[in-house]
Amino acid sequence: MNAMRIGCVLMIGVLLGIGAGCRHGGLDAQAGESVDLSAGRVYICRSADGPIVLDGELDEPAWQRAQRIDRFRLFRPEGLYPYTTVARLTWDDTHLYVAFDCADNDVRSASTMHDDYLAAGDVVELYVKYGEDSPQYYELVSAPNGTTFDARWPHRGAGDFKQWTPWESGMRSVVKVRGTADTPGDMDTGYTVEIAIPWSGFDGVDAPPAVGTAWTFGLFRYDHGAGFNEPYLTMSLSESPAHGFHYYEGYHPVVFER
Ligand SMILES: [Ca+2]
Ligand SMILES: [Ca+2]
Ligand SMILES: [Ca+2]
Repeated sequence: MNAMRIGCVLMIGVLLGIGAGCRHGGLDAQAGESVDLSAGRVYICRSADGPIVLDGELDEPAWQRAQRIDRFRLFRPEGLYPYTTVARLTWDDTHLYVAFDCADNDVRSASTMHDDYLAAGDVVELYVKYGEDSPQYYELVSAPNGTTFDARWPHRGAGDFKQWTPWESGMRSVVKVRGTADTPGDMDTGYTVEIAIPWSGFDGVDAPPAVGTAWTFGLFRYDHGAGFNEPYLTMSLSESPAHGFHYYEGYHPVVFER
């Protein structure tokens, strides 16, 4: 999609948000009215044209037509990150779907307990922010063993994450590992994550955002390895990586399309 078309899509979103209201209250209208091109690269989230089978295989046509998000940059430590990360987003009437394909030579998970601190092992992370009238945002995480973590942050810097993990999105994650998970000393090649999040898991939301409106997303990844002194932290954000994962002003606007 070229820049002109994105501009048109955003303009349509603005018009829909103001003129037609939205399908589920003020949150979407706010998001639709507030697309900020300065916040970073704009992505498109196209609707699925068939069912998504949550099996860790991205062979559904919807994933083929989903936009490829592969500009991940190293956040910490400094240096070159040698492994590719590709994310994709799609949606249907009931769910938002997120897929990650991660190259990784040592696949490891920190815990099998839901809402545990999973970033002590490999994880993929999706942060979601919508609605300008609230500082609230969401963190959704999957480890390569399929264990999930989800938290609703009332605002940035709200203290210990354990206060905010009792919130449940209803997310599910299925992962296919290429190699031998949690077995250091041999060579893995990576893993593929397929995540489904019900729209009803988000506050004030009971249906997909109106076509043409946008939410903002940050996509992240921790990569631990046997030979790493500290995990590699990578992010999709194009702006202000020094601010970290909770800097939602830098998240990508993602426009929902049919
Ligand atoms: Ca699948
Ligand atoms: Ca939770
Ligand atoms: Ca790893």
